Amino acid sequence: MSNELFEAMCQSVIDGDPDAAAALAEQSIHDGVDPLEAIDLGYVAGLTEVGARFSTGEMFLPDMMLAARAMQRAVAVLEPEMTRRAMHRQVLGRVVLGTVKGDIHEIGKNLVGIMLSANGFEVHDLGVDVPPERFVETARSVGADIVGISARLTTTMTGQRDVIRALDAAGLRPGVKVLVGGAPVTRAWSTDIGADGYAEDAIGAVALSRELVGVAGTV
Ligand code: B12
Repeated sequence: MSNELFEAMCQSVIDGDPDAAAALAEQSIHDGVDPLEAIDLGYVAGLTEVGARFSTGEMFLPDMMLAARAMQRAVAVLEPEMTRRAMHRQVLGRVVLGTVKGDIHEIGKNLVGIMLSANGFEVHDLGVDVPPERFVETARSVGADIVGISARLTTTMTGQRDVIRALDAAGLRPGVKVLVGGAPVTRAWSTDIGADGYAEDAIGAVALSRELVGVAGTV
């Protein structure tokens, strides 16, 4: 049953159909499906396929935009359920989150933000195309424990190093820890640029953030 649902979710993203994507998300909540599974096995699978078809020239930028819109509508429906399932009252730490300058990909970063909020972190989301100085200003003004930097393009990954250098120059580290992520980012890259941690996905981001603020135990 879930497999059919996941396939339909995947297809709704490939078709760039936000109404279908949202309706399937509602159905999954009704059926008691784990929203994270719905995202990973359903919608992200669709985005991966769209990306592959974009690479081979079978799909174009407007198709990617529609696919992203469908994904975002589904996530908006699933978000309250994710929060409900992982409700925490105590604030574990403050996180400033954003996608680097020159990069407008936000879906992965938003998922990380949703998961961190749902797991007790206060998240200050700066959005996309964020210059290093905004990370610095906000980290200082909110008293951030962690700065999370997302990059989705191989050409924008260096923006993560720029943010780290700016935080260093402002004297905010090592008090503020830096977490990096995004599909082209690797652990080796994160070590190279002097980040405090790298996580492959939103669940990993929560586990690592807990570690960085010194909270024991798993998510
Ligand atoms: C949707 C999409 C778009 C949308 C974005 C809309 C939006 N609102 O976000 C639009 C249409 C705008 C777009 C534009 C472009 N895109 Co695009 N896009 C995609 C697509 C299809 C999906 C990306 C996505 O959201 N994935 C799903 C999320 C959930 O995964 P994720 O981002 O990896 O995030 C997870 C982890 O990485 C991690 N994570 C993410 N951030 C962080 C941060 C921290 C701190 C941590 C710890 C973890 C973490 O956790 C997340 C959840 O598990 C990918 C293809 C693909 N296969 O992924 C191409 C893709 C990323 N795009 C690509 C390209 C080339 C472009 C354009 C340059 C195209 C063009 N010619 O204009 C532009 C760039 C615009 C810009 N300046 O940024 C290439 C990138 C190639 C590369 N390696 O550099 C890809 C791979 C497509 C391809 N196969 O060629 N794109």
